Amino acid sequence: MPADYNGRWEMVSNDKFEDILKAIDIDFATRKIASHLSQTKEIVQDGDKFETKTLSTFRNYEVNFTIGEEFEEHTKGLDNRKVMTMVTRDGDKLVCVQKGEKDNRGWKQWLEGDMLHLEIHVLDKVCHQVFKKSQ
Ligand code: YOG
Repeated sequence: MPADYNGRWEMVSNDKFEDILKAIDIDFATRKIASHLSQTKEIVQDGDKFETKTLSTFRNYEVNFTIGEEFEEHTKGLDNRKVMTMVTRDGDKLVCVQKGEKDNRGWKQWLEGDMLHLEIHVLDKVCHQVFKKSQ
């Protein structure tokens, strides 16, 4: 049974998020707001298909993907770039590569008990977010 990411997940920690914001050129004022946000993930998973929403009081971000299928992602409301994105599995981990202007861009996501971990990386920066299952 592959990992089941379905549900609503509430942020409990967000380590080094500002490093990522700087690495993708988010301006100072937006960084100050963004770094204090509590984020919520809503994930609907059907086999290899994922519909994901990252929600906050400031902005929301939606991205849908199928494991192993590359697509053009527009990071609308984030850094507003276009990247070529592909998500694959590494065991129970989801591994995302976002090819574009910024080298070494992507994320990894995995479960530990009722916690969802998300590691976001860009250039040499790494942010570690943890979410707790709420529904
Ligand atoms: O996650 O794609 O979980 O499937 C990354 C934030 C802040 C706006 C969120 C809004 C990058 C300004 C999505 C915060 C910060 C800051 C809430 C990460 C950029 C700009 C949206 C992601 C995957 C894996 C979704």
